[in-house]
Amino acid sequence: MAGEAQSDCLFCKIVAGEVPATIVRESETTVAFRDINPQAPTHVLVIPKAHYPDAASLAEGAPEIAADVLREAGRVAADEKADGSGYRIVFNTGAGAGQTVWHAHAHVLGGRGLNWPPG
Ligand code: DGP
Repeated sequence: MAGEAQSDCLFCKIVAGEVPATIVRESETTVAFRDINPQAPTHVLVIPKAHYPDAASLAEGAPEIAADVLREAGRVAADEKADGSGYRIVFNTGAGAGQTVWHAHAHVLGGRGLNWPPG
């Protein structure tokens, strides 16, 4: 069923505490933790605790939780003092766009200049 934890999902395991992560924020519906392979001084992933494979399916299935993810992303940027100079929220969606983990996640990137267009 939509939103249910998947036994083979890495990020569901982080939510369950079965895989360690450096958690920087948590809310009733979300967890934020540092990316294992940071691409910027601030690189935090914000995920819904419920399992949805990507951002669009999260927004379709649980729009209030999608809003929670965006709110928490902004709070991460503020906590990290990345909000003054600018930061980026990225949802890679699909393998061709670089998605490698099929549990919706927002990358929060900041703390350095960010070029546009992205690669
Ligand atoms: P994406 O490529 O958009 O699906 O992003 C997945 C991100 O997840 C990628 O930047 C690396 C990160 N990642 C993968 N495995 C782990 C892990 O075990 N722990 C943490 N903290 N991050 C991970």
